[in-house]
Amino acid sequence: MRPLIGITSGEIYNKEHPWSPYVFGQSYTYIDAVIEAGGTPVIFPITANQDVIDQLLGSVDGVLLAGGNDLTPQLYGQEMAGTIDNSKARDDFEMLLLQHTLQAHKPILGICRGMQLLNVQRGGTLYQNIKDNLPGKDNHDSSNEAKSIEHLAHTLRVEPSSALAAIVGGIEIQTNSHHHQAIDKLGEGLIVNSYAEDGLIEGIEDMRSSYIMAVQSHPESLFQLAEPKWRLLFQSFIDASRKV
Ligand SMILES: [Mn+2]
Repeated sequence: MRPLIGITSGEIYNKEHPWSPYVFGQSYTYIDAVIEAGGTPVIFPITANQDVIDQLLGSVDGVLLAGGNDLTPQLYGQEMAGTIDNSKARDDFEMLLLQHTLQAHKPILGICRGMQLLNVQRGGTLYQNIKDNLPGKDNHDSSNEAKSIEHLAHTLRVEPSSALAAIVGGIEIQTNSHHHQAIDKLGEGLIVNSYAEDGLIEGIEDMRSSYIMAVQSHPESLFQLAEPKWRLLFQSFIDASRKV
C-alpha cells in the first residue's frame, strides 16, 4: 500500500490579475518526491476550520511541511525585523496541523519553512534575516541567486549520531540553499542533525517517539540528479508513514 501524504500549500497570487482569488498550491517537486519514494501525495488547503483540519489529518499517514513564505515573527515573540511575505492564515493552519500531527504520532518531514515551523512550535526562535543578524555568515540564498534550485551551495556536516546520518549513509552531503532566515534558539526536544560549513543549523530531528525530521534546504529538487542520496530521506519518511 502506498501511504497517503498530506503536503502543505501556499497562497499563490496572480500578479497579472490581482482581483482573481488566490490559489492554494505547491511545487511539483514535492509531489514527485513523494510519488517516487512510494507515497501518494495530497495537497492540503489552508483553513481555520478545526473539524476540517482533523479530518484532513485523519485521512493521511504522514505530513510533509513544505517550504514557502516566512513565519510571522510574533509566533516566536519578536516584532517584524527582516521578515518578508508572511501569511497569518497559513501560519495558523500549519501550527494547528503540526500540533495535531504530533499528538497523533504521525510521521513529519519538514522542509525549509517546515523546519522553521517545527522549531518555533517547540518554542525555538529564528534569525529573521541572516545577512542582517549574522553578517559574517556564508550566502544562504545562493541557489536563488544562481537562478537554479539545483545549485549545490553547501556540504553539510551531518552529526554522526543523528538519524539523518543513518538515513543518508554518511556524515557529509551536498545541498542547495534558498533561505534568508535560519534557526537561532533551538526548540525543546529537538536535536541538530546537520550544520552548514559556517555553523548555521541545516537540519533538526526528534526521533524519540515518532518520525520527526526536518531540513533547511530543498532536497526535493536534488534527489533526481544533483544529489541522489537525498532520495533516501524521502524513502525513510514514506517507509515510516507506511508503518503507522
Ligand atoms: Mn543554507
